[in-house]
Amino acid sequence: MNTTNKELQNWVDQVAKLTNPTAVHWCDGSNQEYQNFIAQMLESGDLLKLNHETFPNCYLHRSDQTDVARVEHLTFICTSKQEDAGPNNNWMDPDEAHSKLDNLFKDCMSGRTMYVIPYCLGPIDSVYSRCGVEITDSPYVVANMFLMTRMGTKALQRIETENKFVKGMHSIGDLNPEKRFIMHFPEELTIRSIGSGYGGNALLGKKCHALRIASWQALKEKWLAEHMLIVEIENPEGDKFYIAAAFPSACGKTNLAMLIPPDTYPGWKVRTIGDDIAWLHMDNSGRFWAINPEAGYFGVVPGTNQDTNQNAYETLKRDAIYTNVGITDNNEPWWEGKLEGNPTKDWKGDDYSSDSNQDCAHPNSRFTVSAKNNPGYSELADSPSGVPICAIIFGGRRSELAPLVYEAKDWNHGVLVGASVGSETTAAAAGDVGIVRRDPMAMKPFCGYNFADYWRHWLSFSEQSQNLPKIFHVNWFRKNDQGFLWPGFGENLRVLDWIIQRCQNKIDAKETPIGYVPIKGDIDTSGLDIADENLDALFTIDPDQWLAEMNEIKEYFNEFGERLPKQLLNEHAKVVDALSKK
Ligand code: OXD
Ligand code: MN
Repeated sequence: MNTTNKELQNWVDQVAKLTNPTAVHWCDGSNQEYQNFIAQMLESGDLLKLNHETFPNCYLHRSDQTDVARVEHLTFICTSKQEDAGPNNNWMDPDEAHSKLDNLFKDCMSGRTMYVIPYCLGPIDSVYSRCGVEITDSPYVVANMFLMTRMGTKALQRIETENKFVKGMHSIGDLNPEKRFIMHFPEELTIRSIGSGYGGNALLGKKCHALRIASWQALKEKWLAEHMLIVEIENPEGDKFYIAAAFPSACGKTNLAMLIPPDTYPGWKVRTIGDDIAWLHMDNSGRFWAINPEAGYFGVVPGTNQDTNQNAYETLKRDAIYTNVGITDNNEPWWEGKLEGNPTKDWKGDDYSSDSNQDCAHPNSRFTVSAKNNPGYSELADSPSGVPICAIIFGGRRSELAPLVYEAKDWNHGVLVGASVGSETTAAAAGDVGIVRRDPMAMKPFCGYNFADYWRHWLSFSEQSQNLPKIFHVNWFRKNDQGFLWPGFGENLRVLDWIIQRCQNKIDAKETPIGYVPIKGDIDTSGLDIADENLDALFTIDPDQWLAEMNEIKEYFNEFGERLPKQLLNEHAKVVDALSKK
């Protein structure tokens, strides 16, 4: 017996019987164990050692070339009723899904070791945390889970006391894309994933549990599991503010969470609580408190450097596992946007020369590191009670239309703003890049149930509290024919500063049909080289373009039929009405 929890022991035994591994290893989560995994993967060629003088304890993993991103078309929500999964998810009948997976999992671990990873999402002693156990045959997955979660003995102890855990079963199978499935059974709190070793498909604690299954748990238990970073901002007076922000994958959440204040903001400090996922719970006074369920970052590498984000760069310079970057002549990792080094091999391991017009690193190449590597790590990331959220921000990648920032008129209007998010697709998921698609609350790939029910759940909070965070929308990506209008990165603090002042009720704003925008001069642009007409262009709201957008949003909402909350349609009608009067 490896655990006193009979359900867990029985399940592990059953999985072993089905998958037929040579050995079963229960992970204890110790540093020694991590080092053993690294040594084993260096030996097998799964990892390559990088230059340890300049990048201490950093390794490179090259994935199968067909396995470099999340596969949304192969990701399913298997609820007994299809309507519960909603038009926003692929659905399969649970019995059919299980029997398909039983066939694929049969003997899939023969000749391999099966690893059992008990993990805790969130601080080990927080009532808001939830536990799971991932079974996998991939040492790469174990090493990544070690960096990304609180895993091993302590998590197992919590599971034994609590007697509740999400069951996650993963195998890389034969990495055949034809036999790749990421299946979720929310009613059974179970995940089964086969055929991929890519983080978002294979680190089951991340998207599969902390978002898809947790969003279902959150609906039942009246909290929210969101695709949001959590950042702490301290002003020169020492006041601290906590902001949660949802942006689609690869739209700068990690950068915003690790923001470096510009020189014109002396005395301001920015610290990171989380860069990808937030779990929000309401307290008795109606305030939202957020924890980050993760303990590490699985960030996009390209574009990161000392100038764009010093903290992110420092974070990934040691103890990191890189996936699908190139390497330089002195064996350092290399990616597009890195400021020094002479790249000689691309992400596939082929020879590379700087004048090639191919990418050296894969556009979705990643780094995995412990959050504690971040010079801006906030100790409150480990606080069992989480942090109080004053503002929620939604955003997308829109080269046109959306202004730099606007504020929703109230919570229900904010839910419409979140539900209407549209964004240009990125390399984080397989498929075309740069196409605008609706990505409500940045949760399109991650909501484990029908969006109509999810929006109703969001709306329900306005009846429960007078103390809710204010809701905003930002767009760092607006362009003219010369490129981006806003410099982004550290300068985004100027926008957060305005948001914080709005939360403190310190300044007024201008009312428009889509929400409140800053009064000219209220966004501090001192020291910024930005032409006045570009600043105006950043805030242009074109009523015709917006009416067309609202039309598209309505069409999208119509997909949800009768189940769509009427309140959301009311909010939509109010905006259309105001735009039509312009
Ligand atoms: C991620 C994603 O990896 O959103 O965080 O795809
Ligand atoms: Mn993400």
